[in-house]
Amino acid sequence: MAGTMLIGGEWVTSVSGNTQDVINPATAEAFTYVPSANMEDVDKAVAAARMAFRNPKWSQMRPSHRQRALLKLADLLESNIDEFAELESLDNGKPVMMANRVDVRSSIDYLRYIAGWATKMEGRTVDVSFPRPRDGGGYFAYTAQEPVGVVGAIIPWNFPLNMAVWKIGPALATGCTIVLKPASETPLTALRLGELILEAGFPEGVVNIITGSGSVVGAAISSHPDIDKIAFTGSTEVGRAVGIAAMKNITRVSLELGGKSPVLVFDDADLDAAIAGATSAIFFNQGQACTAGSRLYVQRSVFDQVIEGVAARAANMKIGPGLDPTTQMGPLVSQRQRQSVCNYIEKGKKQGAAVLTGGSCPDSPGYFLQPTILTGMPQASDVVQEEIFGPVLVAMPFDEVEEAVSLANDSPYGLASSIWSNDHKKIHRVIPDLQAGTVWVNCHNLLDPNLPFGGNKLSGFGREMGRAVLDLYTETKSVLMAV
Ligand code: TAP
Repeated sequence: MAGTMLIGGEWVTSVSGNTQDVINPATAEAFTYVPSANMEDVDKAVAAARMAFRNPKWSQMRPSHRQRALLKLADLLESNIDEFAELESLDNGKPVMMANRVDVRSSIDYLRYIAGWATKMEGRTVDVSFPRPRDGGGYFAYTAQEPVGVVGAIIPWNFPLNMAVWKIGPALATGCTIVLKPASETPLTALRLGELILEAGFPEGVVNIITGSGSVVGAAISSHPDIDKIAFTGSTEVGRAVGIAAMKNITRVSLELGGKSPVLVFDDADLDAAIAGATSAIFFNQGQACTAGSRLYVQRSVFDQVIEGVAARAANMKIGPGLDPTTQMGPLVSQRQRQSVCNYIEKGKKQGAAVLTGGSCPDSPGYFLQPTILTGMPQASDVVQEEIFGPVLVAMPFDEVEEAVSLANDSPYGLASSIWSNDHKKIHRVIPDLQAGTVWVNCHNLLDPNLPFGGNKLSGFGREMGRAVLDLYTETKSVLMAV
């Protein structure tokens, strides 16, 4: 299948015949290639999705059959866990053990969860206040949830399979059809998932997976007049452009964007747990997680103890190729990403940061980078305010609860946050004041299929997962009948 993508149930090359290389981040070498699509390919994919949306094979498919097909897809993925984990590791650089335990298994769980919703969609009967007609009749009003239609989905490279499943799953459960564009760095698991989708029995054109650059394919999807809903996950900068393009056609849009999530450690916390939690909050997935706990605020009396504990753990992490099963931290996804993270480290130093651990930028062919902790910089500095999206933690002390909350909220982002404390009064005082879509208490980075997930402020809007995701993929029809 090398060099092909999925349109209308067929594996096809791009219309232009152009391709783009896929690079192994551990070696910096190209190991395969995929089509580099253009607007013509996007038009074909959208037309295939529109035809599939109208096709009775899909539009009349019973909800229980949609559910069964999604469950079959989950089973097929489960039978191929090792292959998917290796592919994800090769493509993205992440440790294969993590890809196996987190990326692939949570994708299977999510498919099983969302499959259940296919048979649980419902509307409501609604009381209306019109006067009853004299002849004794009345009015009957109800709502129905209908699929929005053709979904255009654009996803990033940090959790490629998870992100594909987060878009494809609810689209299929609700009866939509979809055109999905994976990130250029990591197209492989989405394409392989496409093969399983056909094997699971979804009709041709229901799912289309199209590869190519964001500036061409992503932009064509965002501005396509025959797409009914755009689901985007990625950077705030691109998300803004996608939202503006979608709005020109008044296309529904949901945006899951960046983050700069604070981790608040109070002096009454279980400090061993907080140290372990703060370390994995930032260094999980090489720091390339939108929810990464990238700002660590620690109460002053325990500040030194906590940051030294985190630094000791960080310095001991085993860095290596993702495919080595003993690796704890793989390479970053690309040379561009490593350079961007290194630029931030240098900028941080210039703006007054001291390096507690890491801090140097190696020149290795693979895109490896040591975990880095910076201290002593002002709250207004770029490394505290901007999303770095790499293994860089900024750590700062605070004195009072109010100060911790105000520092946590002093960010343009509002995706997630965590509180580490054993004082329940304090915890409940802080939770409502934190400007974040998710608040974790004594844990971080835990996502559950049944718990809505999404951001506030520059982290975007719309909630994926849980029942909330159904609102993104359905439209309410109101019916009023005179009877
Ligand atoms: P982006 O550069 O924003 O890329 C995301 C996707 O958008 C890619 O598929 C990209 O295609 C495409 N794209 C690029 N330019 C485009 C354009 N002009 N129009 C339409 N699409 C375009 O982000 P990234 O570097 O891949 O991912 C990292 C970012 O994603 C971080 O900021 C991170 O916080 C965020 N993220 C957020 C979440 C949630 S849930 N909030 C989850 C994961 C990641 P190409 O790959 O071809 O450039």
